[in-house]
Amino acid sequence: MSKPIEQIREEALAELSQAGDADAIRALWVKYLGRKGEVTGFLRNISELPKDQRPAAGKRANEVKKELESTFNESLERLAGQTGQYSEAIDVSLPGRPAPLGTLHPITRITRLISRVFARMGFGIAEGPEVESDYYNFEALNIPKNHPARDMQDTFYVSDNVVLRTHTSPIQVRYMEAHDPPIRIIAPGKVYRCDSDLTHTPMFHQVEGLLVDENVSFGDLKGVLTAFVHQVFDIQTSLRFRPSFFPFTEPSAEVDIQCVICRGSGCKVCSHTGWLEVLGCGMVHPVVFENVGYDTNRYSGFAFGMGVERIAMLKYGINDIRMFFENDIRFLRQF
Ligand code: 2U9
Repeated sequence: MSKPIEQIREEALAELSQAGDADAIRALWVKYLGRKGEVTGFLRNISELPKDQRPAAGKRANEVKKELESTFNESLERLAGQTGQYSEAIDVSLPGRPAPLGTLHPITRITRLISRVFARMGFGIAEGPEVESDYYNFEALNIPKNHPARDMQDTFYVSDNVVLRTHTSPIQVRYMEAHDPPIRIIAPGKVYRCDSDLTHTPMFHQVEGLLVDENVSFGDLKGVLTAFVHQVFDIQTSLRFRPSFFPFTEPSAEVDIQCVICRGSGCKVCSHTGWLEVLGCGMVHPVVFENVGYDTNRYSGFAFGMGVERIAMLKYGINDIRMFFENDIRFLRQF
């Protein structure tokens, strides 16, 4: 049989009183309480004692084991507290640590700016589902079955007749079904197209707009969009309307603004044309009005659409659309 348990205890406590640092205390832990330690060895050899002494010896050895564990632990904690590594104490007089503040994502900021500008001209906001039926995304908008926009390469199909919306126009079809003219709404939201490069991402944000009333003319459209451009960019910015084609508007146009970088003299950003395309627009096609049951003899209207990322890139001078989606806080903090 090894040393008596009381002797082991006394030696352990004596050695502990001499231990000057955490390493020394950890070494004592191994020496006395480790797998091959003296207390552990004593407990293992209890069967060698006479039968009648075993229960008392076992009980006492377990008491010593617990006592040494807690004494070693207390010494370790005291030492750590002194060296500042660890302390249970909390200094309640210290000022709290402020949580880092986030910022609004640039796409949120620009969407809100666009919405604010149209709100001042009396436009309300409408929203709708991102997973749409073929009818609302294409058919109702005069986009026929064989139109290239429906191509599997551009559209994410969920099933034969269900798609991820490729534009926010279906919101406006749904709105017209539910409301009679006059209407004046913008439709902001995420849209999805199977496309990815420097200027395209599979998901991006659009704001579209729709105004329907009696006697609405292309002149009204020009006035609203000119006011929009002057408020989002600046009042000096010239714009031009270029004839274009969309199935849901007739006549249709694309709107260019004077290059925000070179102010029209020609640079790399505007491919030396002096102009930058910012949005598309037109008078709502009569077939679209017929699809929602509006009287085409009484009502006319205009619609427009823009990519929020594109407006943000022009306004903030960003040349890679993927920056918006990388969540690099060094980028996001700049806005
Ligand atoms: C209804 C009727 C007509 C919305 C319009 C455009 C022109 C347009 C593009 C701009 C850049 C999409 O994000 S983009 O790729 N949009 O050029 N959008 S007219 O016309 C509508 C909408 C709803 C009921």
